[in-house]
Amino acid sequence: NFMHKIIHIDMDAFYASVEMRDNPNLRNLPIAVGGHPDERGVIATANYLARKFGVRSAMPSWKAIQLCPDLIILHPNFDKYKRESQIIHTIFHEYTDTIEPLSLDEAFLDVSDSTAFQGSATLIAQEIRKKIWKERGLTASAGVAPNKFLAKVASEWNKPNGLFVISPDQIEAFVRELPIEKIFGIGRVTAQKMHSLGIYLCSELQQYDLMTLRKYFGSRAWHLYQLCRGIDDRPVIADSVRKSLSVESTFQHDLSSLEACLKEIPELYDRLMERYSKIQQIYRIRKPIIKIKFSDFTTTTVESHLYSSPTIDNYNALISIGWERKEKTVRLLGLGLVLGLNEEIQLSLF
Ligand code: DCP
Ligand code: MG
Repeated sequence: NFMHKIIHIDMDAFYASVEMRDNPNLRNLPIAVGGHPDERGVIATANYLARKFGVRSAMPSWKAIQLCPDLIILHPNFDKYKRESQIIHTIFHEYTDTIEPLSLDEAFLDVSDSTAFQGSATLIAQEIRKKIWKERGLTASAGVAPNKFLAKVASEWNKPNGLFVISPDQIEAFVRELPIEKIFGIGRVTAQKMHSLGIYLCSELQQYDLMTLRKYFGSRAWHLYQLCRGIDDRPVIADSVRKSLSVESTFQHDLSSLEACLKEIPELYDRLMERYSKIQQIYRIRKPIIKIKFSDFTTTTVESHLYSSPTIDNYNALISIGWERKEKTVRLLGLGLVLGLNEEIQLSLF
C-alpha cells in the first residue's frame, strides 16, 4: 500500500476563478459566486481577495455583503463549470484513467502505474498544474501521497496554487503533528468529544488502543486507529467517464451523404441497445456518444450533454454534427454510450 502514488487535485476558488478568467475586469476585485442577498441567496465560493474579508462558502449573501460591502456577487453558471471540469479531466487522462472525481473541481488520480516522468507522481502533479494554467488559465493545488487521505490533506497544505508532497518515509512525522480535524469523517461533534479527552493531534489519538477507541467511538474505531497513523486503504475508484460501450460498422462502400449515414443508425442502435441490456444492472447511461471515420481516415467523436438520453433522434443529431465537421465520405460509423456505475453498486464497493 505504501507503494501507491495518489494525487489529489483541487482547483482554487473554482467558480470564482472561472468567472475572473472570463472577465478580467473582475480580477482585482472581491468577487463571489452565489445567490443575491435579496433572494436570500448563499455564497457558493469567493475569490481569495473576498476571503480576506471573511467571505466564505455557504455563508448567507447578506452576511457576505456586510463583511465586504464592495463584494460583487455573480450568478453561477453551472454549465460552464461543468464543461470546464470535463476539459480539465481530459488533462488528467493524459496521465491515468484511474480518476475519481469528488466534485466538479476535485479529483483523486492513481498514478501508481503511470510511466510519465519515470513514474514520479510529484512531477506528474506539477505538469498537470502547469497545463491547467497554460491551457485553461486557472490555478489548481495538488497533493501527492501514498493514499487518498494524505493526498487530500496535502493538496490543502500549500493552497492556493501550491503543491505538497508526503512521501512514505515522511508519513509518521507528518501525521504526528496533524490536528484530528483533518481526518475525514471527523465532524464538529466527534472533534469536540476528542478534545474533551485531551486529543488534539493524531499523535495523541495514536495513544489509544483499539479497545478503548471502540469504547468511545464504536464502529469507527478501526478507521480512526488506521487514519491517525496515516493509513488509508481505500482504492481510487475510477469514475466511468471513460467507460463506454460502443458498436461500429465499417462500410464496404463509403457513405457519401448525411442521409446515407442516418440510414445506418437504426441497425447500429439496435445492436448497441442489445449489448447494453446485458450490463444495465451494473452500469447506468451517462450520455450518448458517436464516432465517425471519414474516407481520409480522420476520426471525429461527438458527445452529447450529460444526462441526455440515448434516443435515435439524439444519435441522429450527433451524427449530423459530426458529419458537418468534414462533409466528406464516411467509412465507419460508431454509436456509443458513456457509462457510470449504478449507485447501489458504487455504494457496495465501500
Ligand atoms: N461550492 C458550493 N458550496 C459550498 C462549497 C463549494 O457551491 N458550500 C462550490 C463552489 C466552489 C466549488 O464548489 O468553487 C469547489 O469547492 P471548494 O471547496 O474546492 O472551494 P473552491 O474551489 O471555491 O476554493 P478552494 O481554493 O478553497 O478550493
Ligand atoms: Mg477547490
